[in-house]
Parts: sequence; structure tokens; C-alpha cells
Amino acid sequence: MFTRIDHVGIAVRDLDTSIAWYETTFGLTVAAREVNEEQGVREAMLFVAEAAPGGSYVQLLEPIRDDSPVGKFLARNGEGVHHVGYGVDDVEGALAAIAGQGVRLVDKRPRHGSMGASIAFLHPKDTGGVLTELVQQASPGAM
Ligand code: MC0
Repeated sequence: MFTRIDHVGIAVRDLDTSIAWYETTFGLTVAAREVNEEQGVREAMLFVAEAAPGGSYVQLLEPIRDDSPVGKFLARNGEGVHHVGYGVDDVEGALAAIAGQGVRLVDKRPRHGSMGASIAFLHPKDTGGVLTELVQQASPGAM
């Protein structure tokens, strides 16, 4: 069902400071930046590796509201790994299959994600404490 690790999402307090650190320390480069009002984040995808299809990324997430998922996570845990995003070819099919296993879905239908992807989250209480995201990347030319 999963095709690769699409990205690891990391909660940060200051996006620009964290981007600079990843660029300087690890030599990563920013592939895309976006404000996602619905998710309450200002975020950047930093390209890590080429993979077929898609690639893999580190996603840096700064909350734009204290009561957003990342804002609450930061207040509780400080900066650190927030979620793992797995690539899937068919996010709706994957959601149905996973729900059929009794896993609670945060999103019953896909939402808009970074770089035009269709995304959906699974509840961390049913996934071993790891907030898990399904990512169906935008088809080429769709962005
Ligand atoms: C919360 N919990 C987590 C967690 N966030 N556990 C592991 N990893 C996380 N990231 C745990 C809390 O510690 C708490 O446990 C319980 O879940 C309830 O948390 P809460 O924050 O008090 O309660 P809710 O229900 O308001 O929120 C939890 C929920 C939410 C997972 C539903 O965070 C959510 O909807 N997340 C999905 C959306 C999201 O994270 N968006 C930001 C990334 P205890 O034991 O204290 O009960 S957006 C993104 O990444 C997009 C842009 C993209 O990839 O393209």
C-alpha cells in the first residue's frame, strides 16, 4: 500500500531559522513553501532524495495559530518530529483499507496538502503514538 516515505514532518517555532539550519548543516534545499490556512501551518518542504516516483522530503512546520495541531504539539512537546507521511498511489483506497482494519481516521476524505498533494491523517492513538499521514502526490502537470 505504501510506496515510500514521502516526508517526515517536524514541528518548529521559527520556519526561517529552521530552514537556515537545515540548509547550512545538512545542505538541504527548499523545494516549496506554503501557508496552509486549513491546517494552521506555514511550512516548507526540503528535498532530501530522489526516488521514483516523487522524491522524499523533510517538512518543517511552524504554527500560525496556538490552537492548531502543530501549535498544541509544540506547547506540549517542544520542537521535534510531529508526523510521518507515507506515499500512496490512491489515498481514498488506502483510507478505506486502513479504516477496515479498525484504525480511526482523522480525515475521512482527503484534504489539500503540500505541493498539491491529496493528504489524510490517521489518529496517533490508533497508530502506536505516531501521527501518520497518507500522501498522494499531485500528478505531473496538475500544480
Ligand atoms: C497529538 N497527539 C499526538 C500528536 N498530536 N501524538 C503523536 N503525535 C502527534 N503529532 C496526542 C496528544 O499527545 C494527546 O494525547 C492526543 O493525541 C490528543 O491531542 P490533542 O492535540 O489534545 O487533541 P486533538 O484531538 O485536538 O488533536 C489531535 C489530532 C490533531 C491528532 C486529531 O492533532 C490533528 O487533527 N492532526 C492532523 C492534522 C495536523 O497535524 N496538521 C498539521 C500538519 P494524550 O495522551 O494527552 O491524550 S499539516 C501537514 O503536514 C500538511 C501541510 C502536509 O503534509 O501537506
